[in-house]
Amino acid sequence: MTQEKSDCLFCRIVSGEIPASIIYRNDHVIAFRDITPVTPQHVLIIPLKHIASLNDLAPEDEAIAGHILLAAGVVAEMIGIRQSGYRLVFNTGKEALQSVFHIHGHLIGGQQMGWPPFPGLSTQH
Ligand code: DGP
Repeated sequence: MTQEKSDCLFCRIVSGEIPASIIYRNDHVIAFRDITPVTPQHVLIIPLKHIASLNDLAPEDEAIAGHILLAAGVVAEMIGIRQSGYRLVFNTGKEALQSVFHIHGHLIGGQQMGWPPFPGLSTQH
């Protein structure tokens, strides 16, 4: 199921209008490399359906939410970080610095990370 929004950057990647390094696709999600990686491995997992943020997930989107999580482990295996470890981050809203309003999980890994994940304040990507 695809419900596209013409002015959404990630919908345009879903449709192929804007190129991206897509590494995984199924009937529900696609995964592609982030254009500005913050770790050696940085892939975005997005639903084909336009949903602006986690705040906009509706009860009928339950399966889509599950498909995003299921894809994380599959993609992590594909890019070689399933065993070493990774994070799946959903920036949501202003203080989290969400900049693209189409749900995307940042699958990041390939290096040792710290915790907590906010040692410094950044206002830009
Ligand atoms: P966020 O701040 O959580 O909304 O993250 C948006 C991410 O999207 C950010 O890490 C950069 C990435 N991004 C923005 N534009 C493009 C694009 O045209 N192509 C790709 N592959 N990634 C993009």
